[in-house]
Amino acid sequence: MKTRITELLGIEYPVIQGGMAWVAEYHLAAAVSEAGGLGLIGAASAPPEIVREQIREARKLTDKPVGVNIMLLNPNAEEIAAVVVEEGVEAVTTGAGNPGKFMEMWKNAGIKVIPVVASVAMAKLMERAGADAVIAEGMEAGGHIGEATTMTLVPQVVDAVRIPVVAAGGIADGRGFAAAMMLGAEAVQMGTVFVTAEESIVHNNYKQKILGAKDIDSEVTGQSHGHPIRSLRNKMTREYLKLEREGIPFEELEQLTLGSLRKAVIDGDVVNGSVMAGQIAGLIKEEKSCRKLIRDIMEQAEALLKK
Ligand code: TUI
Repeated sequence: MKTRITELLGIEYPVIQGGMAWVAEYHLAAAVSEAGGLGLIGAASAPPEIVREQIREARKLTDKPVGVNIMLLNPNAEEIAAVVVEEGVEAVTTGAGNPGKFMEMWKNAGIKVIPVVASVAMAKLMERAGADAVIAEGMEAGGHIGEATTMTLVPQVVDAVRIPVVAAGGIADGRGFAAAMMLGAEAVQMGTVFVTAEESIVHNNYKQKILGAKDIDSEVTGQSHGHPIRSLRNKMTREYLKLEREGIPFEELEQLTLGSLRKAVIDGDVVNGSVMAGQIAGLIKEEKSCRKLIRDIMEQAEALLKK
């Protein structure tokens, strides 16, 4: 399937992997790229030199395009922005903020820049700043989210900009992919389903928590402080929400959650840790290789789109 996104990135399938903190390391990124999508290393809160190492490791496993996701709340974002130029990655996606100040440097280096946006205003701003495409991410997604749903955000962003739009949030199979195309998207970004991939290094407890999730098993914490995060319900989310209702200051809640994603992803503590995942977790029932995952989605989507 050819779209402006497959052309832009030089990839076979219009599928981009989410830049998930701790999860999106080089094994997963290389596997997605090898399978014909765009694999990404999630820089999250990693130190710049670790990101450089991750890019180099991914290069050893694939000669296909590889990207880096830069989470803009990261205090190291500036240094990582320079590392991606030095290492010559093909694409950068950004999350949780405005990457405007890095745009010129990345464009001059020939990097394709695809910011995640959660509103039409942000999409327009990114287009004016020179973005090659935008990822319109709905609040069905896992992790840090905006307010609009994928169904409402994607077509409004598509109508507001000329650059290609990638749909994200709530997509994990060929039906979701086909629906995104119907809304005018030219690719999808998926996160939660890639967490469960065979090549994903997350602790097995994290994978099983997603594979066992039902439709209504996620919760949004941090809404009252303007930092909404979607995760699967557990002791951590229950306690957080209780304290949030009691009006505990943000700084104290931050202390409570600091390192909680690592706790779940690496240590496998899915009781006290933060199990970030999207609402589509309930649809995902089996672990597959990235190759099979992408092939199955494309096969199902192509059959639906031909009808
Ligand atoms: O970035 C994400 N998802 C994430 S980042 C993350 S790591 C983290 N851990 C703890 C606390 C906070 C973050 C986990 N999940 N998705 C992309 C995304 N970007 N969703 C929404 C946005 C967004 C929101 C506002 C993008 C731009 C924006 O602009 C606001 C502005 O004007 O700066």
